[in-house]
Amino acid sequence: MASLSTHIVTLGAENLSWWERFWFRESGSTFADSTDAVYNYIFWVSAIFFIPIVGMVIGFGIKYRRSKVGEVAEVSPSHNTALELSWSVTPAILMAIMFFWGFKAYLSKLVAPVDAEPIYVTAYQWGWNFDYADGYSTNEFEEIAANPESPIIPVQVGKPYKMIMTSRDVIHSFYVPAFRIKRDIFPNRYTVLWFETTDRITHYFDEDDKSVVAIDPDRPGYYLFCAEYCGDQHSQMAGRIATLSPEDYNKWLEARKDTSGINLIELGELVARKNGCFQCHSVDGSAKQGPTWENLYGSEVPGWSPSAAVAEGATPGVAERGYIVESILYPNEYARPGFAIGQMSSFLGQIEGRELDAVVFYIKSLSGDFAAQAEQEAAAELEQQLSETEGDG
Ligand SMILES: [Cu+2]
Repeated sequence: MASLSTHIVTLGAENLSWWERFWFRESGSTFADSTDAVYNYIFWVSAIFFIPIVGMVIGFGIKYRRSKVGEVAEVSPSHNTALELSWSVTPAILMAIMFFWGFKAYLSKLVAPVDAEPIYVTAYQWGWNFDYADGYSTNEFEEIAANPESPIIPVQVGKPYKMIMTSRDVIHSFYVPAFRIKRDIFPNRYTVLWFETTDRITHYFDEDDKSVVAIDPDRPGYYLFCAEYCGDQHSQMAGRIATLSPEDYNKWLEARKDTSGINLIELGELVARKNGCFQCHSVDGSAKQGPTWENLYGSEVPGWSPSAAVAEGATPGVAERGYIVESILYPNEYARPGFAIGQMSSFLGQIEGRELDAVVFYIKSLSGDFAAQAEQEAAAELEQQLSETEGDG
């Protein structure tokens, strides 16, 4: 498991030619070229007509100006069918082309293919969360939201992705210039946007480091920006979309699921965040819907006795491993005084094995009396794990 910093690239690293900075960025998605074509058509039609129209306005303005007071105006022709038809019909055709061509290109962006892989995007002040369909989430990046550094969002080349987006607070906007896509993100509403990248592979998966690495450090993936001014750190809501080959993408997905090398306490916090535990449990003693985890471990739980599922080695009336495991897996067996029963849903089958241990260790580390012990035990567990893997190799 790589540390967080290996997934972060600073935004300044991109090396573009002056033309790409001035005009369009490279085409990063399958509909970038059609978007550019429509844009170029509208641009050149406007540019070409601008010159004769403005030229004639100025020219006639000079030619037909009134130069003397009392001068009588020349009589002008009242009607010219050929001229009037040509200046009505020609622009009408040119604009109809604009409309139908643009509408077609717009529709192709609007409707995602049925096999598009969903990624759930949550924008917030000031950062992004990306939740992949298989459960992997970039929630870990929350801590770095305030940094001028950005998360990497790996995608597979040649595969359509559908971003299902919402906001936790104000209006944001998902904008990837190289893909020619932008869509606003609202609180209490979902907006959808899709893309498929071109064949260019920007990143590979480094198996030793277990991280996604840019092939060309000067072109590390595609910029993602927030394009809706959303507060004072708006400019830091950035990210990079990294394209991987199908093989590397699968390796990356697998590696993300493997949490074996993470210290139990650290892992516990990640598991808790991923499962939304902090919505109801604080870690600093403050009041929320559920009991705080601060100094929970080792505290008294009056009237609690272990249910059959976790009876082994649990001490009645004391919040230790047995009590915590029971509360996670069978939350309706018991509620502490002052808390209602039935408030929490079970995590049976969702948090298990080492990840379940990890949550226990994390909660233990939040108790003043047990923190040092938890740290020692977690370090020992990691060391043992490492020596076992070395033994295997
Ligand atoms: Cu924003």
